[in-house]
Amino acid sequence: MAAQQLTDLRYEVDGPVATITLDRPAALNALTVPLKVSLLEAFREAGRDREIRAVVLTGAGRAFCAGQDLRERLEPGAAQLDVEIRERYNPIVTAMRALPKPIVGAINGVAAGAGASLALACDLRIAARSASFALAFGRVGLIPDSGATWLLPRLVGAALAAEMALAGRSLSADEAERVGLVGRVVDDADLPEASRELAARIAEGSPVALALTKRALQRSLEATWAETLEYEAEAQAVAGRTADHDEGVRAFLERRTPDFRGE
Ligand code: T3D
Repeated sequence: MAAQQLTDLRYEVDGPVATITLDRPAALNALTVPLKVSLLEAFREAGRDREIRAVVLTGAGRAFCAGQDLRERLEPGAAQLDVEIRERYNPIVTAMRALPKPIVGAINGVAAGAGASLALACDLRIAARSASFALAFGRVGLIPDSGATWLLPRLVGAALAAEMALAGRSLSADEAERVGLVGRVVDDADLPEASRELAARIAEGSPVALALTKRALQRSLEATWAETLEYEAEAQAVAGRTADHDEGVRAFLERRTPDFRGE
């Protein structure tokens, strides 16, 4: 991907893993329009590139992302909030959920406001010990957006989500691990390596099975038991027809590591 297309964002590829780094550390990676445009483009690029099988989303410096750039909101010509949400934020979180490749959120510091929403929209999260999660919208007289009111109760439960949304409760990394919002907490210095390793391990899976699994997990949050069983059967039929399934079975019987090619 051409670097000049991206503003305040790094897109780096290492084998089957793309790392997207929000890169405005002086403003705690607060989201401006150019950064939001770049972020959407980066997820689209990860979707287009057949070699990419997993994505890491992280922030440069001491924060993951402090949400909407509040200075930009005061600029003349700033879009109406509903327009900004419909045309910039919602397409980003929708692209993240629709991306047929798992996204690991490497939460390296504070994730606030829409930055917390980005963290929630990842498929799984690993956090640095200094990380924290705060909806923060209430402090500026707004409501949680970018999918946070849908994702947070499903991830941490209705009661804690309400406390975070209504009472401004923030979660430390350790608390986030205890309530299951993050899978693991590591020392700050270990986060880049730990998140790369996690993404690389995911990327060893069959791409078709990964995409179908991501979809099935998402659907299960809205579906009935019967609908879920039916979707699992349909998706399994698709996965079962892939050459990767055949390869996986043969590799097991031949006691070797499978070589999944996404076919
Ligand atoms: O389009 C729309 O508006 C709709 C969408 C809204 C979604 C939202 O995200 S609303 C919520 C917006 N975010 C916030 O309210 C969080 C604001 N930031 C903070 O509360 C604090 O910065 C933190 C708790 C995240 C961290 O505090 P601290 O003490 O570690 O750092 P700091 O000193 O406050 O910030 C460091 C710098 O980053 C500072 O710049 P300076 O003074 O050194 O030049 C600060 O202004 C800047 N910064 C931090 N957050 C933002 C920001 N600049 C612009 N926008 C920010 N959100």
